[in-house]
Amino acid sequence: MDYDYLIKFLALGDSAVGKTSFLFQYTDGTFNSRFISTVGIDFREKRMLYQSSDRNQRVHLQLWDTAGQERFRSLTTAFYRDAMGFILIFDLTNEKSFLEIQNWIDQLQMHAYCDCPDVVLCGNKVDLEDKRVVPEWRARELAEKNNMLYLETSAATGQNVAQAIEVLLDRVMLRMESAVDQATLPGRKGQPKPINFDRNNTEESTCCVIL
Ligand code: G3D
Ligand code: MG
Repeated sequence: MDYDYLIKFLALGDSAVGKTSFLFQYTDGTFNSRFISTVGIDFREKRMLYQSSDRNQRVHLQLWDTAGQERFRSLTTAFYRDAMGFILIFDLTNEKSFLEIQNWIDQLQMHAYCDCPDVVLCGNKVDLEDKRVVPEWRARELAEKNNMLYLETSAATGQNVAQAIEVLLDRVMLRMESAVDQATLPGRKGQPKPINFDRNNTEESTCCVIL
């Protein structure tokens, strides 16, 4: 294993809000809807160096997509279980996709590894400003109420796409490092090792770190 951290993020939100396009834009820097719809894979990967307080960490980022399952409202518990951070997306030109965000939050709280996971809320398709129906203040209000970060993004132009992933990664890394610090307190055996964050190794983590 040539990385320090394996980090899994999950993209959630109603069908057609732009989840697949968003992940594609982030990993490949492209936007091509015809290509996207025929790929049929459910995660994308990216490697990066993450600069933490004292050194560079090699991060292997896995970005999970719903592969169209959200259409049938059939996402199972297993789908949420291993994700350490969530990219919750709605379409700024589609009111219903915004109203559904509360349902997605309820699902997250029920199924995620803890009841206050790290989430970035993205109002997507900001390039279609003339078709916008959700004002920024409404989305910000919802985000603040639920302790989520908020960014307006465009999977088409790339606006704020990388920033959304980066702010989420910052939050998750802070939580991870605090977990590793605890695991390596004097008297505990073992060295820090690459962490695949799942239900089986959350015992020593601090759930719900206040940021
Ligand atoms: P999903 O994975 O959430 O279901 P998709 O959504 O990524 O498949 O995107 C749904 C449609 O929205 C696609 O158009 C896609 O091109 C478009 N789209 C996604 N993000 C943006 C964006 O930021 N701006 C604009 N203008 N369009 C976007 P089609 O026509 O293929 O259905
Ligand atoms: Mg999709």
